[in-house]
Amino acid sequence: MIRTVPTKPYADQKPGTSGLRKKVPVFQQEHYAENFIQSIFDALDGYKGKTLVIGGDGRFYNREVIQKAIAMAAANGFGKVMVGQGGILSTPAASHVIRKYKTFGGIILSASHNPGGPHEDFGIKYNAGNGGPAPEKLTDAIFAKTKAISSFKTSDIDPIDIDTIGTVKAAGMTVEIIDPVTDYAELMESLFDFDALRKLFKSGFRMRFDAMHAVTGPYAKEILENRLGAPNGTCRNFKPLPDFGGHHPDPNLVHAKHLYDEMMGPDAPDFGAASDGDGDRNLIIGKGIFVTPSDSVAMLAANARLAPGYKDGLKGIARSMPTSGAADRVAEKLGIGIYETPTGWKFFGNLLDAGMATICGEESAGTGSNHVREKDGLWAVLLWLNILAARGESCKQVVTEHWATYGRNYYSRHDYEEVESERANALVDELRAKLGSLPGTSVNGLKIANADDFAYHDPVDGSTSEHQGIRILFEGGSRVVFRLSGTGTSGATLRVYIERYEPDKARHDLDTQAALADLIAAADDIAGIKSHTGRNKPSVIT
Ligand code: VG1
Ligand code: CO
Repeated sequence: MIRTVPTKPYADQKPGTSGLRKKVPVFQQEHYAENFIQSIFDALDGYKGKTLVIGGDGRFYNREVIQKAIAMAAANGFGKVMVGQGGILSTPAASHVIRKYKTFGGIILSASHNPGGPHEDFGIKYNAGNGGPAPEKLTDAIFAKTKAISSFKTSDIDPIDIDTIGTVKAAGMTVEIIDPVTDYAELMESLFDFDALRKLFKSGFRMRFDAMHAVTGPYAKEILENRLGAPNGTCRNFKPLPDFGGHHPDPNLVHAKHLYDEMMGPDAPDFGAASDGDGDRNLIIGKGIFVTPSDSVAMLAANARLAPGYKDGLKGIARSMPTSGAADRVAEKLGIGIYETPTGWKFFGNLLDAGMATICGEESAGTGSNHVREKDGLWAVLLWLNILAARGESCKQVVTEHWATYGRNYYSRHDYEEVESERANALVDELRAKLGSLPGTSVNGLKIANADDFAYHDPVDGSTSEHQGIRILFEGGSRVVFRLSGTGTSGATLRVYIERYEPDKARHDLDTQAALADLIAAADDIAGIKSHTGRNKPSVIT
């Protein structure tokens, strides 16, 4: 039943910020998915007889690759696989299943917020036994294996019925099809005050959750409507579709504009939220107020003690470097550690495992805690709800009070998508070359205090990760950060992150883009964004 199949390496299987992402037709090339899966196994040690979790976000090609992964896991000697029913497991739910059942690791099939469909994106990532994304050391080892692979192992088994919960045997391996929602819902129930949330909804609190036809639909339906009694209709677009209904499952102000418009409208519900393709991101919009993800991390951390799961306080906060400094002020006030990591959740794992951080967050709408080792969209939504219930205040009140206490970090990210790679690389190379000469000079009336290429020294394992984003730091604490995306699948995406701290309460209700206008202009002066990219405005502003 077990076969060794000769294959040839593909040169382009380098995992990015979060796994390997390519267009579906790339993944459909002969042995492309098999090569990558075998390379994952080849980079691991000691999994014989152990359990592997397999699931995905339900996008186009998910079911096919799940069958391949099962057949290959059996041939490679895993003792058991646990597969989400219908091939579904959100990223945080997969992380939880790995941890709860102490499995060896897991394979998650997702390209997250990228669009899905026959000509759109697909992805594969590996999570280790702690439930977190493979650290850089492992993704480097996987990449090395993909370049040298000459064969893979698979087994000739009939396709597994992944839609029926239960246990079967395949080529000597146990295949357990599990309910993807139950374990996760129980975990949420253990962290948050579900009684208080039930009361909140009973009192007439209105909420809108948009699952964007991605993986969180079944989770949100079960938790918000079934367990917490939110009215039917609270969850929208809750049926996972292979093409996400033709939209980008990216919960930002462009792709979830309908939600934003509703929340700013005259009959807005009290609270609005959305999640992304694989359920690890969150968009939070209160009635009449959008909560910038960087602010959300800070506000959740500042109020976390109000939820039962965090009643003893936090050990520390970690944020990715481009994320605003709002969380730093909270950590300072709480007297706990603050850690600044490169972009991507894989860098938080060590801090969480070592008990140095409890809450982590990224400006890209990712927030999470030590309950799993991934960012977690619904977790953030439930923590927000728990805080609102405990404080008896609106989202807008919580936000404005936070600013009054800590000051406001005006923050925006400008993305230039699908720029020709050579042009984007030229911009970065030029910028890097002049970093040393920038400090002390002024641009657009702003004096540059420092400029560097961010390097991270992991305090737990001592590893170093270089070239993680170019920072231009101005006198007074404002800054602009430039980096290229590691999740795109065509051309290059330039991300420009802009931040200004405003302590003055009288200046907390400015329009964000207006409050950052001089920094935005300075960013263009310094990096030549318009001339390099040939664009006169960003594709997405968040
Ligand atoms: C983006 C975000 C980053 C996030 C990553 C994965 O990466 O900026 O913060 O961790 O996506 O998120 P990049 O390299 O494109 O900037 V998910 O929800 O797409 O897995
Ligand atoms: Co995601």
